[in-house]
Amino acid sequence: MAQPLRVALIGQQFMGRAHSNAWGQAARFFELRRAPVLETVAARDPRALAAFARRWGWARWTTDWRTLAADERLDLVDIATPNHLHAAPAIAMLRAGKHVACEKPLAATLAEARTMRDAAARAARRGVRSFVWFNYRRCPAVALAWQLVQQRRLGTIRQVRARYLQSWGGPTTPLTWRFQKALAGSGAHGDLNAHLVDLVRFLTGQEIEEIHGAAARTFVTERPLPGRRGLRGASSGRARARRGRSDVDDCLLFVAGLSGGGLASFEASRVATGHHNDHGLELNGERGSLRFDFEDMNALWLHEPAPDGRRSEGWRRILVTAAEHPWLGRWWPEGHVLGYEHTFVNMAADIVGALSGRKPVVPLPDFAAGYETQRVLEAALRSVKARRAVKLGTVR
Ligand code: NAI
Ligand code: SOE
Repeated sequence: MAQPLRVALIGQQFMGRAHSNAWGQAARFFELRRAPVLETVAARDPRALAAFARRWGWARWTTDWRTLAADERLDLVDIATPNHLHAAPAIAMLRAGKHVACEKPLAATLAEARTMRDAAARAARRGVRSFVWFNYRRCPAVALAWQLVQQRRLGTIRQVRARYLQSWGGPTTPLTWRFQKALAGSGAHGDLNAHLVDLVRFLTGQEIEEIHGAAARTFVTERPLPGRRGLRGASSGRARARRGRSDVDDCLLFVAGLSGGGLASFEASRVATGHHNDHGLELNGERGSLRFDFEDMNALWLHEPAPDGRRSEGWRRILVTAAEHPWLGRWWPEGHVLGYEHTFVNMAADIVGALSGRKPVVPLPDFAAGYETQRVLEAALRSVKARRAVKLGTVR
């Protein structure tokens, strides 16, 4: 019988559902030495929580996440709340000796991220682990790309192009926490460039040393307030939208220098009309190139020298669904493609594995890695503000 790993979750909406599914599925598909037990879910809305707990299999629910720290049953606390609400629960749970898995970006601000990194480093001395849900590392095609770079199939990496383009941020989208700097830290940048920066660091194994230049735009400065707050009876009797100020970037682009000497470009947008979740990277090395597009997430494109030279050289599409590919052997027969939710299940399984002494399929990001990504995000914001290059060495 596998030992239990007793989990609590904070947050019950988008990521709350993705993570509940992941903890619930991991032991069904993976041979784990510890079996996740869905103990408690915490969030704000008591009306929605009971039904959520029932639906996803959580034994208990609470509207006060602080009670989780004193709950001796719990081994791991999973944080899926807005960005400004990562630091306080993460630090409290680490202090209480619970492993913590926190959503990205690590925090809303660099200062918070630093305190989280330091708390995780102290906890690590007592055997307590930290993880950040950079789940795209766990797309099998991305993990295969990592393996190929590790085998030096590309040679020295000269250029990286990374983009994360969405289009849901138009003027009718309500002013949720995602559009408020005090709650989110930044807009498309912290939300989407966070994934890109993590993936570029992960795939290349290099650090970003300098932001050569960055620029941002906020196209929509006023938005309707969410829910009932957004409606009020106008004198004519017709409901009229109440509005509030959006103070984050809608798009932010930057160019950076890599420690291996190459260049990387980053593009994050919520207003890229026609792009829904267009998340992609291309790596160009002196010998070969790799390309990944999330909207075709079961494929990896590879360009390598052909045995007969340029006569048969060209891009090759690898369908990453063979049993030999990362995690695939645990899922379905070959050729049966995976989706978004599998990245979270793969990550939950790797976290549980790591907590029982197993090496993860590819490295798991911890708070130290999350902090390094946050430094890059902060450096790009400083570059936008100062309209000049920013060296990472000056951002701590
Ligand atoms: P959401 O707005 O859908 O859900 C936020 C949840 O936090 C809600 O359940 C809300 O009740 C809860 N919450 C807010 N304040 C609270 C409080 N004081 N106490 C307890 N619960 C509270 O947000 P979403 O999209 O789930 O995002 C959450 C986090 O996940 C963010 O950090 C976001 O950046 C990240 N995220 C990561 C994704 C990924 O691909 N890894 C995808 C989407 C979001
Ligand atoms: C919204 O832009 C969002 O849900 C991000 O918060 C996630 O991190 C990204 O993976 C998908 O889009």
